[in-house]
Amino acid sequence: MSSITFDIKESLATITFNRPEKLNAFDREMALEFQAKLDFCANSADVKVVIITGNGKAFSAGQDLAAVAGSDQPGIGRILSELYNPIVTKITSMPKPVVAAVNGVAAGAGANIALCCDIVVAASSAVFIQAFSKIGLIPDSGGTWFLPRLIGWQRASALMLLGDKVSAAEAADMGMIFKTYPDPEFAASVEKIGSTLISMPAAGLALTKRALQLSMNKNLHDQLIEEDELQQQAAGTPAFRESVAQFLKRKP
Ligand code: LHQ
Repeated sequence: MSSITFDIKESLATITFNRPEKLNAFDREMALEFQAKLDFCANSADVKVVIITGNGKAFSAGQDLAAVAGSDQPGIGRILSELYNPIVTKITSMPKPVVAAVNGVAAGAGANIALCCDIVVAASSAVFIQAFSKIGLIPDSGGTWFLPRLIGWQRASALMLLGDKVSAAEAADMGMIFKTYPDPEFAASVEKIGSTLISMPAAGLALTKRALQLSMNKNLHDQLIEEDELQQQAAGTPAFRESVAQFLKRKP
């Protein structure tokens, strides 16, 4: 059985972590398969939007600790450069919206992979855990970059040092994620987000993602210049001209 399942419906691709008995913890094979699916989504004209979720009661418990037990240090170091860092780069550089649909517990690298996505929603029973400090590691997979920017340095620092469990409701309240939905409504709510995104001009969404990412490292002056450049690209697309023409044709 594959540790990742993949499905495309009407240009909405769903990548599902599929090691439910291990709470969808990543071994090397699963991480490489995930990378391959992300590459496919980035390059395929059949995919406009990507949803990442987990099978069973977890989103992902992060690194499969059984797979690294007893490994030597250089081997463990390579896990980031070969597995998790490329995953985060592939998600953030993909010129398409990537939605993390956090269906259950998201711990360690599992939590931080969710947090690097463009929209993060969670089922009300989901929890987020920066589990690293408990096993003597530092937060990785971009966590030390994203979490302080999402919720502020102090809360990020405390969550990363204490390793507290954060409920989906708390995560939404503190701005770590966009929204939480009651478990029975979760699948339908995620589908609605996907279909809304699919219905919008794709180039504009890609350029919006790019603009937001650039803003993370720029001052206002430089960001205004980036917006000018990206808006010119957006305004040059047929989708913009057609959408404006349609809007102006509306009957009062
Ligand atoms: C697992 C795991 C798991 C294996 C649950 N591995 N089996 C980067 C670079 C280098 C090295 C290491 O890592 C990294 C990145 C990282 O992600 S580090 C952080 C790794 N993750 C963790 O430390 C989380 C470990 N898991 C937990 O703390 C708990 O399992 C959570 C809080 C996620 C869920 O707790 P419960 O709901 O009580 O479930 P459980 O603990 O009973 O787990 C169910 C099964 O899943 C169990 O197997 P079993 O055969 O006993 O039923 C666990 O052993 C297995 N599992 N996480 N990461």
